[in-house]
Amino acid sequence: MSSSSLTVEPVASSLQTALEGYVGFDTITQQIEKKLLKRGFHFNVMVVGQSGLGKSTLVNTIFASHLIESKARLSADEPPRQTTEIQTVSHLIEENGVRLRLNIVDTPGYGDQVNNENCWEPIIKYIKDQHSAYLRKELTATRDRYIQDTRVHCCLFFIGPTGHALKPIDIVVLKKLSEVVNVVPVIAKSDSLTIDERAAFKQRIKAELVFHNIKLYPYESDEDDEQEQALNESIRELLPFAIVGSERNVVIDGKPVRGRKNRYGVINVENEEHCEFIYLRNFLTRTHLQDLIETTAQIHYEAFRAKQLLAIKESTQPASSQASLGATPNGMLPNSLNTMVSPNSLVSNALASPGAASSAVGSPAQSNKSVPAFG
Ligand SMILES: Nc1nc2c(ncn2[C@@H]2O[C@H](COP(=O)(O)OP(=O)(O)O)[C@@H](O)[C@H]2O)c(=O)[nH]1
Ligand SMILES: [Mg+2]
Repeated sequence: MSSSSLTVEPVASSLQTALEGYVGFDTITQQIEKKLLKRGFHFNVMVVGQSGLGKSTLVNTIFASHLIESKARLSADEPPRQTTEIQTVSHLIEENGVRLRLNIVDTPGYGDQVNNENCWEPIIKYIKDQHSAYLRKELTATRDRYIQDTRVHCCLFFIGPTGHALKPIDIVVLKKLSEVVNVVPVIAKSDSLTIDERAAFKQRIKAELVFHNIKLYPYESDEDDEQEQALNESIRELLPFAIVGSERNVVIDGKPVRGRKNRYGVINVENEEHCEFIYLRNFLTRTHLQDLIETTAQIHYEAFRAKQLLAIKESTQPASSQASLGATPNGMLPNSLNTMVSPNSLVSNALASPGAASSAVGSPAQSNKSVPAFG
């Protein structure tokens, strides 16, 4: 064989060929849709904020059903909770044949103490535990075709309508949360502020977020097209959403609407002149539901995963070969993991203490979205 016959001609990759008849692969979108519809969707949303700020009410208002109970203290002789509890409820809701498994993670007791030091710890731990459980399922030899997703896709953070500034605890918790989950801040019970007070409060919160370098969802991404970028920009402008929630209907112009009636008039929750509830609902359910789920997997989980795998890798390397760690091509599983992380205890140890992984990992591998700094 002559050497010339070995030369490989480069394959032209950008030819576009017109079909002479109908082949039918355009149905792939319907095929995917059918499969996805059969499986259904999971959305895990967490609410964080002091008792009585209207967390339960808002969730019930967004999904137009009674999904969670109010857990706030209703009388003075009920003892306040000593720690932040984590409580989850799961509902299957359906709209036009689309089934959504909605898991709501409530955090009663958060911020209710006189000394609120570390009251966020159970919340951060819960979020990391879900990542850890997912990673563990991914790493088992016979992994499920479809792993149940309990990772928190969205954290609604309730800011009290003080009209002043963020509380120091809010800043600390927002910072910590934004490193591990998509945080969406809302000004709770915004009906207690005048329009001017609301606007000024919003601007002050925005300035504080910038000052403390707290980066919130939606993150900037060069994968987004112009339209998506414009939409995300308008959302960033709106944050935090000034909302009002209500589980009751009031009658306006002969029609029942979700609203609140007080001595001075009626607030229609769905009227954008009254509050920004409708923007929040559209954002959560109609425009960003899928992206919240995807960003959780591609940014927050990915960062967690990379950190954990590196920690495992480092702990399985003999001291002498630690120096050559950098030589492993990025993205490849370390040898210790290819052999299916044989010392099971090692994996569980590393995964059991998500905070223990000390090695800092840069930006996540699979996405070029710009992300908050992961500590
Ligand atoms: N004025 C006003 N009251 C609200 C609003 N949302 C909820 N509430 C009321 O605040 C109280 C506590 O609400 P709840 O949802 O149980 O608060 P949670 O403890 O944060 O879950 C209830 O009496 C609600 O009716 C709101 O947007 N505006
Ligand atoms: Mg509640």
